[in-house]
Amino acid sequence: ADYDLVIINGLVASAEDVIEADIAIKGDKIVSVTARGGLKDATATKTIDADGAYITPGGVDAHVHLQEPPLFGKGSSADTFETGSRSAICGGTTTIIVFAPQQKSEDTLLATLEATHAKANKVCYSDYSFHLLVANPSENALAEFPALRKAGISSLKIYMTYAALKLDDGQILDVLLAARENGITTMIHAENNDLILWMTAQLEKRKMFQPKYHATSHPAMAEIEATYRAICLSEFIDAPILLVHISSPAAAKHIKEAQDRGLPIHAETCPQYLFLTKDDLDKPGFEGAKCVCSPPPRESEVDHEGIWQGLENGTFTVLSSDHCPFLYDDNQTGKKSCIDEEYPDGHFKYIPNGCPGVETRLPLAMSAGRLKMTKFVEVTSTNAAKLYGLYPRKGAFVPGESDADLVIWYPEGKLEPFALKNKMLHHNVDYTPYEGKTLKQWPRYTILRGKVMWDRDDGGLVGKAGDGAFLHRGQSSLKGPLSTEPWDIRGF
Ligand code: DUC
Ligand code: ZN
Ligand code: ZN
Ligand code: ZN
Repeated sequence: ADYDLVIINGLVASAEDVIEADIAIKGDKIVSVTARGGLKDATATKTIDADGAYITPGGVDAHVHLQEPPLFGKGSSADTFETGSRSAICGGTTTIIVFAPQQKSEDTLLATLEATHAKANKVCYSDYSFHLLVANPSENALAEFPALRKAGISSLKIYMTYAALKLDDGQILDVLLAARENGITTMIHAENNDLILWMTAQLEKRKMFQPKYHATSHPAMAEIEATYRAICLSEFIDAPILLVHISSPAAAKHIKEAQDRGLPIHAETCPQYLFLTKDDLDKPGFEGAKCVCSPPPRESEVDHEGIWQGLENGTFTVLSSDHCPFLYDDNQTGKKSCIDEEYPDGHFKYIPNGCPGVETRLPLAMSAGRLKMTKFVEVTSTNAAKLYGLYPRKGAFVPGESDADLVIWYPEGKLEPFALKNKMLHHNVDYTPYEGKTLKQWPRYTILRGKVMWDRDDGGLVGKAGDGAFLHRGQSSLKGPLSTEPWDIRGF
């Protein structure tokens, strides 16, 4: 046969346009995208008729936590690389970039990288890479940045809060400078740590412990201040950053203003800041814990609207999940693992911060119908590929260059709207924050490097653990440092 797989009658959506086209695949790669009907004389081992449905590049989710020790409260990740990447594939995401967490007690990043490779090796359903999470930017750790680049890692994450992870501003400057020198993009979790601790103490004095007070303890002002501070530190070093999981439209304004001044400031938001509010933390009993994440879901629809606008106007480079999975009920004991004798009704500060969402990210965004298709593709796939050095292998349909990673959606009117249930999902978590939400779309097929991995109407998950591969990444192709000269103290 001429091709291994052809997909006909699709509406092929990229970040640039949507065209009626047929796609031909050979081995791992897309080999041609031709006007509809262009493949009618070709032979193929397998043909899929997309039936007029949208076809988008496989999702690239650049913010996924798997198999981490307790870093964000009482509880370890519920998903392994196997179960997390399985969940990704069933929701249309073909590439995940997962954190490789250095501990403060460790002086090396290369050992962290190696240990994380060992966890992911031969068990992933999706393709994958890692962001090094730098908790101890020691001289030794910084000296390893060139070796990280050689190992295919071009991004780091640092935190301005969390006792186990927080860097002070001097340490942040150290990381930014070394990252700039090595062509590395630094992701920053921006919340003011002292403001959070101070608010937590205020709440404790008043014996306010319920899950909903997590949101009170992490006010928007903590995010606004730290976001602006991170922008200042980035501008000072002339080093590109990505501000992760922005929830506050006022923080987004600082980012937009910096971008309008031409600075290499990139930003991310997540579905929880489009679909949840702080009222979701205020439920009977301990239920609200299911929506505890940091930053927390904000006040109201007005905030959602601000975040949607930030996606539409380009403030947000990417829409990632921040999939950070924890069990609600402990498997063994059936009890909430973050509840102990000291606070028998629970205390918000021990609830591990994070929501599962790697599988629901694309269906939620697609079902909302709010973004233009080209924008949907840009923020869920293409821009992540560009920022993290995977483009055009990922995030695009460039014949001869792009991997054959794609999602075929349902044709208009062919999927009855349905209520999401956690039991439909493929993660190892006992809840979804979106239980009962009406969805209008879901991936009908997910294809990874030419192989059908998810066939919703015929077999469901048909791919295998180990089908996913490690991706060696290059440098960002989005805006980098403004100057090509080395940073020099004599410039000040
Ligand atoms: N926020 C979360 O909700 N989970 C993981 C870490 C974080 O910053
Ligand atoms: Zn974070
Ligand atoms: Zn809303
Ligand atoms: Zn995170």
